[in-house]
Amino acid sequence: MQLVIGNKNYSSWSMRPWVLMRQLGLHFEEVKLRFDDSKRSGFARAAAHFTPAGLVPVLLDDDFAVWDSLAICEYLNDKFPGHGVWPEEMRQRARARSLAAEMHAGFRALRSHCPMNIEASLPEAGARVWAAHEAVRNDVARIEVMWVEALLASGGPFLFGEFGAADAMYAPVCMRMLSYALPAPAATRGYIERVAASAGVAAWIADARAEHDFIDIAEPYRKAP
Ligand SMILES: N[C@@H](CCC(=O)N[C@@H](CS)C(=O)NCC(=O)O)C(=O)O
Repeated sequence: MQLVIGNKNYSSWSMRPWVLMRQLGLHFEEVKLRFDDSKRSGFARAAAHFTPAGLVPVLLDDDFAVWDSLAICEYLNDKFPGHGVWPEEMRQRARARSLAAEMHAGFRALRSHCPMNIEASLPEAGARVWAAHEAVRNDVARIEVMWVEALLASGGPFLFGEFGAADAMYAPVCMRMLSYALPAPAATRGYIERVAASAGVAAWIADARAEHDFIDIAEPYRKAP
């Protein structure tokens, strides 16, 4: 299998299946397409080669393409049953899918005001966003309620026990909470730290920090790295 991704520092949707596959030990070759600054770009042409959607991530299984992070999770679940993509128990599985789908479809305020930027430290920008945007505060509050409920029900250390697709879907939120130093109660701070320290996420973070590839349009809060 090959996983086509974008820049690790910025590409939150690419991060999700990558950290899941890495964490679960599902072997794949990484194909990285560099983001660039124009829609009529090398990235757009390269991405369109893999899927007409023109976006990353794309999973290639031989020459069969699966695009969209959530569809990739489902494909991995079908191809590797019993590997822990979703919880085994039916209702837990439905709950994990509900959390993942809510992430996939929502939290637009947090996503747009705090774009993922792993190598950056942006506490001042985070404080400004937090003060100015009730919608961001509401997004974070809703996410924290879901996390705490899932962690209490499962006993942790991850949302449904072991690291799975639900954690992978929220891993970029954990990155944003850290980069922008958004306020988090102790119960969720521990979860964020566990996600950041998990093998798959830690490997992604290390690669993201090593990229040093400054993409102007992905940098609303910094002029230079
Ligand atoms: N719903 C898609 C979203 C994919 C997406 O928006 N990917 C971004 C990178 S994180 C992308 O390819 N952006 C390039 C562009 O907009 O030209 C998924 O879940 O995979």
